[in-house]
Amino acid sequence: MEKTWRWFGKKDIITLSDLKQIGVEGIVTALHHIPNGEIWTVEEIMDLKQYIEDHNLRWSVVESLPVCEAIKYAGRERDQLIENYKVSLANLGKCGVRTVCYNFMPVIDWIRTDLAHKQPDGSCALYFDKVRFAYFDIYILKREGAEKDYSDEIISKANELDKTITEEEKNELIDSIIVKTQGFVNGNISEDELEPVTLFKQLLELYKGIDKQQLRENMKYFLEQVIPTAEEYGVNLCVHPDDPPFPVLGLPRIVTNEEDIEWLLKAVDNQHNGLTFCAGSLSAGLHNDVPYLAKKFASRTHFVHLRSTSVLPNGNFIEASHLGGRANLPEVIRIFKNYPHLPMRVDHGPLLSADAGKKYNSGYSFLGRMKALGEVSGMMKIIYDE
Ligand code: DNO
Repeated sequence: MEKTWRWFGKKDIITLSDLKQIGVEGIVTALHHIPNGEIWTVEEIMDLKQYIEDHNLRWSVVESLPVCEAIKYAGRERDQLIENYKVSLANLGKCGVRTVCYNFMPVIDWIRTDLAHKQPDGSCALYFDKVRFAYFDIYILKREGAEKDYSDEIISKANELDKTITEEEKNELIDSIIVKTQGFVNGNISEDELEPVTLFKQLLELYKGIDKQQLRENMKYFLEQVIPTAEEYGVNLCVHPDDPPFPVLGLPRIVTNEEDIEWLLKAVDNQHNGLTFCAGSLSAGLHNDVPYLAKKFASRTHFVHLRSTSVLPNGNFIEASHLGGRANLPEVIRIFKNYPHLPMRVDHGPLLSADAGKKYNSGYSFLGRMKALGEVSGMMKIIYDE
């Protein structure tokens, strides 16, 4: 596998020279300044590509070329937006950037309830707490019918939480769930949004009546249009699994398990329709055996995210060390060992005290990812030499 790193463009406080020094071989990035749905021109792509190459690195993967909501819920503008998507894909292919990651999660990309959960050693980890998430849904969003999505036990714990939670904690919960994880991944809500909850509720409305079957149809429609362009320009598209891998907030999610992945790869059975194998996202679902899935889908995997989670007895999950947790990364590395050009990036990693307070995107600190890259590089060396 090729060792890559997610870098957020020229404004990232981590420089390409820093990355070169820690053994990074390829860059994962996007034209973050271009609004979702607009065409990525050859000029814009070449400008960033040249900048990366001037630092003796290559632009290995686009993460992400975002799929607009109207494509996902089949709004009136969808055909125009798909046309634009095709032009961007063609332009990327012409410029030689040939791996493109995207996701098909309605409204909200990755979700955590706590972005700095203190660990016994003083570092912080990303955390998903089922009770706090239910609290957000029932008490803050006040989503109609939300209660029926949670067990009696979770609801009664959320009711208990309501008696003690402070206004500050509520705002922090909103910030963690729908703001801080979203803006920097070109999501729907930016950090300067004044009314994130109102905007979020409007977005949820767009999916009224859209169930799993309908969302699958919309994804198939999208793939049928864009895969021929990807094939023509030699681009590999690779969908990121849903994080977490289960339905949330009444929204269907369609990339969560073996059956889902099998469905989407068959929906348009073409090598250019592939998967981003995110070991971490998949590991947060007890239904997923991560090495088994890696083996099964290796030949259609175009990009790998290495990280791991631990699922706690109460159903909450936490980001684990890259050496531990459910993902079994040594085994995943062993499976992908036979794909020398497959780009891999370490994902997330702990927030170490020395990095606290710096302006990194949540989950993307420097030292935590560097620690993870060191661990993963060590595992790779031993496994590759076996
Ligand atoms: C979070 C990321 C996701 C991912 C997108 C891909 O840390 O893994 O935001 O980049 O879902 O489209």
